[in-house]
Amino acid sequence: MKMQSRRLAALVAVGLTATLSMTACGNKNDANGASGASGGSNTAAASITFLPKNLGNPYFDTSDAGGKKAIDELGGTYAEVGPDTATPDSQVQFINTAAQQGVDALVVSANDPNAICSALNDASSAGTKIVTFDSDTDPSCRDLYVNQADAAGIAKVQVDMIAQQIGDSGEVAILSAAANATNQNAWIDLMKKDLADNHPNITLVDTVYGDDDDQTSFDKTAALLQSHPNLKGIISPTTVGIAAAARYLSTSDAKGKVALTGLGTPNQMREYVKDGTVTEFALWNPADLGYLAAYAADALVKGDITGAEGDTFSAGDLGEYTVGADSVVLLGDPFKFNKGNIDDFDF
Ligand code: RAM
Repeated sequence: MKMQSRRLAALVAVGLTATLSMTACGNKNDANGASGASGGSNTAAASITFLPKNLGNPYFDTSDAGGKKAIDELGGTYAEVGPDTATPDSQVQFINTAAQQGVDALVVSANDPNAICSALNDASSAGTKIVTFDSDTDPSCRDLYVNQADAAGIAKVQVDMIAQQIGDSGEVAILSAAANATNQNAWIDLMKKDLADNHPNITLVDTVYGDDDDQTSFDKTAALLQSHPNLKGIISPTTVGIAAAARYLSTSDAKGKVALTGLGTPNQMREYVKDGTVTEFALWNPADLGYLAAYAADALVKGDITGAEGDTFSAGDLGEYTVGADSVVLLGDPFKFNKGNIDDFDF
């Protein structure tokens, strides 16, 4: 079944802009006076390399497969490279290599907003277009950011779910990805604000980091339960974290007593929804995100867009997209998965 977000994406993309908090600096277009475009459409097939936070993460397997599908449709050359661990500067060597190889565009999910900036700027000077997706860098280090969903909306859906699952009262904790991850940190800031403003009886007692590593996330879950005996819920805004936490809870005394929600993939979470460990969680379609990022990268390479606000481009099956403020393209809304619909999805 085609995920509903595909349709939502097309509707929401037009005219909306992302609200990620990092708007202080200009993007490459501001810095270059919007001179990035070649001035006319260049039809040569583009080589586009995907660089996820880490390899071996099913979320990025799915997103990057979406990118490959788009690049195949465009007749370009797809590659995926990346580190095993989601640490701040582990992506630098891959950026340098891609630049040396002269790839036309890099599509990157950043482990840190600044640690990879100088490598990206070097690659850009060497002629590579830089697209961030999923997790942004500082806007000055890329041509375009393809954002999966509005950051405030991603924060709100998680707070709403945990509030509903714990009766809007009690202690909760966050199990995040890497401590510097741009995307998770933006969502966490907004979740804290939402909790403080709208849920006075919920107390956030801890935020811990599983580094998007399965075992670390599993161990951090055990430690959270031990240090907070009154914990009523865990929010894990990372597909790696929520799956590891669900696995831990599913065989522990806390199963069914400590609620768990956040952002997960249906295939990783299915058994935990069915066995009652998890009631509901959310995500967007990562394949659509990669697909959109690849089309955006191709449009930059061909000079059809520069990343300036108001630029429009066609993203294959997903339809027409418009670049918003700060060179951000927005995919759509998050989607909630539960027992009633989880079998409709396969990613
Ligand atoms: C993990 C990664 C990724 C994030 C998802 C929700 O796979 O941290 O960046 O977007 O979770």
